[in-house]
Amino acid sequence: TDQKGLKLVELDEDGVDRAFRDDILAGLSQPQKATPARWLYDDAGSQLFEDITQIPEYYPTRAETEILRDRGDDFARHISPGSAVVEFGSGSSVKTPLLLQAIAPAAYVPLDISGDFLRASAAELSAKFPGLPVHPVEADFNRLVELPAEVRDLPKLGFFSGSTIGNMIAHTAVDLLRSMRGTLGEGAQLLIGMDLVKDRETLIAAYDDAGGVTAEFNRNLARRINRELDGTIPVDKLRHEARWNDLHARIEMHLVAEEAIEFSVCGKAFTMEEGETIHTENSHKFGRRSGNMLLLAGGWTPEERWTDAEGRYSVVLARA
Ligand code: AVJ
Repeated sequence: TDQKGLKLVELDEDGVDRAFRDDILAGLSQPQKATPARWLYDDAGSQLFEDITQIPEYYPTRAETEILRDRGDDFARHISPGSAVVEFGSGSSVKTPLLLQAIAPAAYVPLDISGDFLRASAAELSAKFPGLPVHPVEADFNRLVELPAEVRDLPKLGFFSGSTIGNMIAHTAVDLLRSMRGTLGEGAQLLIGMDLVKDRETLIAAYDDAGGVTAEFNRNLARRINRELDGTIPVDKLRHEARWNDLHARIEMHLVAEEAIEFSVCGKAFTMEEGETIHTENSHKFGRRSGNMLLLAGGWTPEERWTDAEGRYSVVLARA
């Protein structure tokens, strides 16, 4: 439910999530089949992503955690004292405490569209920081969000970790950054994780690990379609592929048909030729200039920037 108590997930008579069905049917009907990345994250997908953060090849989580752990003094120096930390997405049990510890905020406001994740992480945080007021808000942060009255007069620090901004193409990322600016207000600060462009081998390995965890994460989408949308996709004939798209500076995940296949979803027939793909996720990588440019386009002026010791990942502090 959203703030007004309205159901955010609309189910039809058969209990099918309409937004999921509409997105998948439209995405599979395009010349280049492509599906929005958000549908990768059902319960199984979210668990598989947690597993990904633990694999040796997937450096972003470790690199970002290193920055948050080592740069606490810098954060305390550059972030307004007594800020309300507004986290976009339910907090990670590792990263969020590192930030809160460093800056001793006046309040913590986690925003998430999923009430279950939100309540779980808010409870965990309250237990770790007994004196800290926690005000969870169940909302879609792609829109303007009305913050709780208790934090209205405090300085705001937005926190958007995990390089999730990299999942969006530029115009969507700019829309989101502008919404965040609207939600937090002029003069607010934003601490945002942005993964960096680096050699192809490192990038491909991070998204195509030897243990096959990322492949399972990707194929899980096809399984979910079969389960929830009455699909007949032959999952075992789809191979995971991570591609570097140099023009767009992004890693793309694809599901590649290993032979010509036919299947149906919600009674609608689809075919794939051998080698044809479903494009399931983008993960954009940034340079110093391209990262700054994106933030500026979204209404945020970069103030400080930190990278891990190996220079793989950046955390940027910007001001509205
Ligand atoms: C959660 C979107 C940040 O793009 O690195 C990891 C998702 N996909 N491996 C990323 C992901 C494949 C991840 N984000």
